[in-house]
Amino acid sequence: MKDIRKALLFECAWEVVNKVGGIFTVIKTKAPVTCQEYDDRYYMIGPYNPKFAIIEVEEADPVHSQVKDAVNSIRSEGVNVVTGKWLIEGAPQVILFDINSATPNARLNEWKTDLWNKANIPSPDNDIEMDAAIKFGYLAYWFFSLVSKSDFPIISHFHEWQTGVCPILINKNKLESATIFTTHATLLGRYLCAGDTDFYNNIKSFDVDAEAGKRGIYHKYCVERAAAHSVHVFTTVSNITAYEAEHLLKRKPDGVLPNGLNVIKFSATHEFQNLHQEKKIKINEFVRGHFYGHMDKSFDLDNTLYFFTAGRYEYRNKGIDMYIESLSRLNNRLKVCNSPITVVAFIIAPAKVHSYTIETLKGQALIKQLRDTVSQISSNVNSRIFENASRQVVVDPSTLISKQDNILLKRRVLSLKRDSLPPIVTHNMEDDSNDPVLNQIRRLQLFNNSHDRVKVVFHPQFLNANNPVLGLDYEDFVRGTHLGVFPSYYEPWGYTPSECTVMGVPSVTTNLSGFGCYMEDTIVCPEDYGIYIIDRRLKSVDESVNQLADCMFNFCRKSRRQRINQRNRTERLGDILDWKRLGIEYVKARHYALSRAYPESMATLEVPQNAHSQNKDGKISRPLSVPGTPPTKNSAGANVDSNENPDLFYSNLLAGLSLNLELPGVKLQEDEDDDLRPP
Ligand code: G6P
Ligand code: 1S3
Repeated sequence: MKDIRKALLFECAWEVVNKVGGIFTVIKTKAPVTCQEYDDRYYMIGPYNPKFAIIEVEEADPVHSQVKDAVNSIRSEGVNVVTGKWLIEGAPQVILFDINSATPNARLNEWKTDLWNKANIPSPDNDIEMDAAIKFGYLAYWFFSLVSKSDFPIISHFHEWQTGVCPILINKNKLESATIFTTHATLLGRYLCAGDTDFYNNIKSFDVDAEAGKRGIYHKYCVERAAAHSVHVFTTVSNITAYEAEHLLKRKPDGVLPNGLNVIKFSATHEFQNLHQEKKIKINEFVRGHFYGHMDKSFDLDNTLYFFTAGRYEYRNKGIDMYIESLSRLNNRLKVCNSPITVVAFIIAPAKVHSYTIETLKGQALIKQLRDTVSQISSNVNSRIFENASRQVVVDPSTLISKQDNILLKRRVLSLKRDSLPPIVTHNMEDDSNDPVLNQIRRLQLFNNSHDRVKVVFHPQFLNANNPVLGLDYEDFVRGTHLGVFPSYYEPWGYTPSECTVMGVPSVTTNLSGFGCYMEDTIVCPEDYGIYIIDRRLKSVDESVNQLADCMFNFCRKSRRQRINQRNRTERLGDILDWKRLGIEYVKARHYALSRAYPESMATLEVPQNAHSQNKDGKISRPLSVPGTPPTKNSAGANVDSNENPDLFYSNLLAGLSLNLELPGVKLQEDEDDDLRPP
């Protein structure tokens, strides 16, 4: 009988050392808690992408000789496998298979035939994504078939359909391993929502095979569905996606693993407020350049709020369409009530572009010239005052600015005149005339006129501190804004509002997003804490658009003091999104998988039945155990090898993830001066 407490954990995802989207955030931010739990018994497996691996992986042999032998055996047959530590917090071990090395390419057809024979899954020619998934799946299976011969029990956890071939093979070939498959979205759900299907009202009645066939994704759908049915434990990231998976993949998930973040708290609580101010000043600089010539009395940065939406350019799924429609209504309302507030609404979503537009670059250049000129004149004024004062002369203020300086300044001021409107989009788009965002803005005539209270900036590229325009990293940009707006229609979880929350930035989400539903289930009144949840389930589209416009309008009516208070409350919520709390769901899933795969070994373990309690309202309460001293240290303070003392480690683990971590409580008490209603 294998000793379950020595189990090795292998987590497979396409985005291990390979940044693509949200799953990368899951894998990367979860690494510290999983490493603390499994120590060197934790391995991440992914495809080798040299673009990231070369700079992010420190090459080294796997710690366990059985793992090392398995890798070397595969290498000896012509497969390039990179192993080492991923240089992120936690430094997890990684095993990266180069699916483009000689052997996987040569064996692709053999593997496709095998997949058909074993699982009846077709794989058409020339589908690069499917070929990659097959090559990765067979390489990973090859690896597991070698490692499973060792003395260690194995947990293999697979994320998303791209890694789905391997669990199918493990199941068909009856390989020994506790298996978990987590879907972060269903392929078919995403496709159906992106069209104009009334998805949620018809979810029970779709002819799934036919729908997948119509969209050319039948073969991938088969991988996803078969993977979900092949594992001991099938999970997803939210209740709403669990419901979707039950109907589209025909297996009800065994559990939900909500996405956490690695929350880092500043020791000075006001620090994040200072950062808001600091980063807002950077956004102000961009805005001055972008809107040069239009920054009159009615467009004053002290009365300007920054709203934004960001993410992959899924126009309907991510609710960009609803955001723009609501902005137009907000614009009208602010005009009608003569509001002094200007809203600059950013849309950050990468599209195909050529370069920055001349007008965008010109705006930033003009403002830079003006700033340089003003600095030069200030320095001249400085010298004049000093020269005179050192000769005991009090200078006449009217002579402080020389005639030449005055002329130069006037020229700079005149150059800020423009006869065109400030641009909407910062880049030249490849397909400007068919771009859905631009077309909607044209239809609604949100053209950045002086009389518009809502101005729109579409930045169709991800942000980066090295960009010549809006040169800020995404996180810094978010900190400088006032409100994130993410009215998604299809959003299994949605990291964007979650990231806003931990940075203390209020955000809007919907009750069709995993995050929104989670917050609704967890907090009595999310709105009090700066989490606004738009109803996209029971309301008509028009009503939801109005609700969003109302929400943004009310936000515009808050005083600065109220915004500051609200940011404090929002930031406090970060605790409930921490992996130190949410990671417990992963612990439970592994425990469940182990008890299904190794029932006899698990029967010998004495573990608490309920590692995660709920309070009487069914809302999340604190995990059970908060140890005073780190359980992974012995009394002398030395690290205890979990293999040496697995009993202690494992039972501590199940007693509420009592790792070397301080578990956050959720303190949602009122502030002293907490009235957040608009005046
Ligand atoms: C932070 C800073 C304050 C600043 C405020 C501006 O709280 O610590 O010094 O006044 O941000 O808030 P606002 O919502 O107007 O950007
Ligand atoms: C998916 O990425 P997406 O943006 O395509 O996985 C993410 C991580 O679980 C999740 O946050 C998101 O909602 C899903 O849609």
